[in-house]
Amino acid sequence: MAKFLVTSALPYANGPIHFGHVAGAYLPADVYVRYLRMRGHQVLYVCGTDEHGVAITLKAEQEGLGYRQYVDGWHQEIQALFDRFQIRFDIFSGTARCPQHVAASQRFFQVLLQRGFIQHREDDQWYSESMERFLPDRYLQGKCHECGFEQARGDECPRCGTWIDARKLGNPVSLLDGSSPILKKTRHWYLDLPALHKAGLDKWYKGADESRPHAAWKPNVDGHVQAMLADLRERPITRDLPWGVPLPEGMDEQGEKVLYVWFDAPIGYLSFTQEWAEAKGEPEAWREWWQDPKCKMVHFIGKDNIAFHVVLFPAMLLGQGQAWEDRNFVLPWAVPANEFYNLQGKKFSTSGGWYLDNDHFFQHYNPDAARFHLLLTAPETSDSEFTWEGFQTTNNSLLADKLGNFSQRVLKFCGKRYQNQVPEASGIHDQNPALVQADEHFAEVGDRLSRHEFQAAARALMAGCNALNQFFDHLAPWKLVKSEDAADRQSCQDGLERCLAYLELLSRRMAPFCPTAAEKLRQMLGDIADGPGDRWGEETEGQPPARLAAGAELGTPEVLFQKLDPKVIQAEIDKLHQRSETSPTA
Ligand code: B3M
Ligand code: ZN
Repeated sequence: MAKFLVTSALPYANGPIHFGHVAGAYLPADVYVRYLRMRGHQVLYVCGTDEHGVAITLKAEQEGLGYRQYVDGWHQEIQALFDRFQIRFDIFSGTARCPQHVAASQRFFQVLLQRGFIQHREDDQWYSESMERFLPDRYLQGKCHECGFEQARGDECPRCGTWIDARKLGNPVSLLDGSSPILKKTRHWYLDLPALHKAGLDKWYKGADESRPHAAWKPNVDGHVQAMLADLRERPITRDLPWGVPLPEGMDEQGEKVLYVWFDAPIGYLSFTQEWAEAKGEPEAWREWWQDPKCKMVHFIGKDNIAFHVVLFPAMLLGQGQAWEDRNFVLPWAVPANEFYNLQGKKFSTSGGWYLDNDHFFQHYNPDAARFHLLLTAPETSDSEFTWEGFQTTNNSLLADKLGNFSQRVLKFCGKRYQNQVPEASGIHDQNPALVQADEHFAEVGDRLSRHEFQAAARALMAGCNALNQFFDHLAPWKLVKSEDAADRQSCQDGLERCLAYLELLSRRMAPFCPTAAEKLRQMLGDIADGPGDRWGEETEGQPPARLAAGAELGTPEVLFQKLDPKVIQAEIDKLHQRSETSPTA
């Protein structure tokens, strides 16, 4: 049994979460967590909203709302979408609402300062003469010095993911009034990343550190990080903003500066864990996750967050040394970063009307089908997209036809022919090639999930269902059952017993992907699914399920996945186009 601390990127509390985010950083994490728990591992899954920084202040100001009021609204809205997707965190907090967050962030800062990893100095910063104020990161737009994208932000490039040094932004303009800023001197605090690199980040990244013994990074992560490590610099970690975590007491006489949002946000993973520990009445319990070298920390993120999770945050953790009660922090064990997920060939865009209406979606479609489809098309190695046609195919041809239909056929048959009980079996089909294949596919599901290969895991689950359907079709029980020959009738009983046993296995293998349908299937299976459905059964992975007790009572078959009418799907596509044509930024 191992211990896993799993996090998903903290969504900015400045807009709706869309399916693209869900497919990238939340759903895979939730599936992973469910899987690990079924295998008996100890898991803590932490998330919350990112509520500081210019991404927030800029939009709250545009809407004329107080910062706190503004983030509160989005915090709730975002949480509601996660609920609908059945994404279940152990804690979902927020950087402006977590009572432990300010103290934790300030302590990080202070320790780094004391240990010589933060320097205080005067430097140039963009300043708006028209507004008489400094313009931190996202208040600016200009050309990315890496890829040439013209609408790069002052902190990161949305196209290539580069962590931008705002002073190197080409032709910057202020997003507040469109004016061109000038460079002016100001004092800020800088995190000495080159020093932290030498102090252990390098060793950890290369996998030579015991906290991360496997050196393999996903290629998309490695490519990005190598480039960054080759040109590592000091980075300003303070900002001139009225909203955020203030600098520690006495450090900022004018009281104008706050910590950079990318400094405080990842500390949220820790402060939320502290909040979770406090809530269960064991305030020190966070240490069991953050300071136990055996705990594996896994960050699920989108590709634009790679630099922050593979360079900045590990550097900050490492730079704490043993200042927190003589114990080191764990460093990330894996960072399964995903690429982008689009919608029908274009980027999701709320203002451009190119999105799925979440309320509408969940009123009309099955959340489990959405989960499964998003996993099957997850942007693991390259950008991918949601299409309505694809969703229909997943729902109709895979979930309804392969999975749902198989369970219906088997259960109905047993209901009609065997008094809704498990028939007596003698092992005739134990070596059947289709069943041996099913064993392999179902074993692959767990193997892929352990490696964060969700698409392949979902495909393996479907391949297992295919094999079961083949077995059933080939068996043709509707003929055997009527045969004059007793051997045929025995073969029929044996075949159905196997189908039922595999359905029980399937209900557990599908559970991380489709938790509601899995539960429903277990109810349909009656007595044979009486035991805990929350066990993976890794000890028998790859082996055929054990023989069922004859005579066990089955439940009532139900439809697991309703088919979608192609006309309904076409109407959704039409609606999407109409909305985008009439929206303000179309
Ligand atoms: N809020 C960026 C984003 O939503 C940021 C993630 C923080 S994770 C510590 O893309
Ligand atoms: Zn760029």
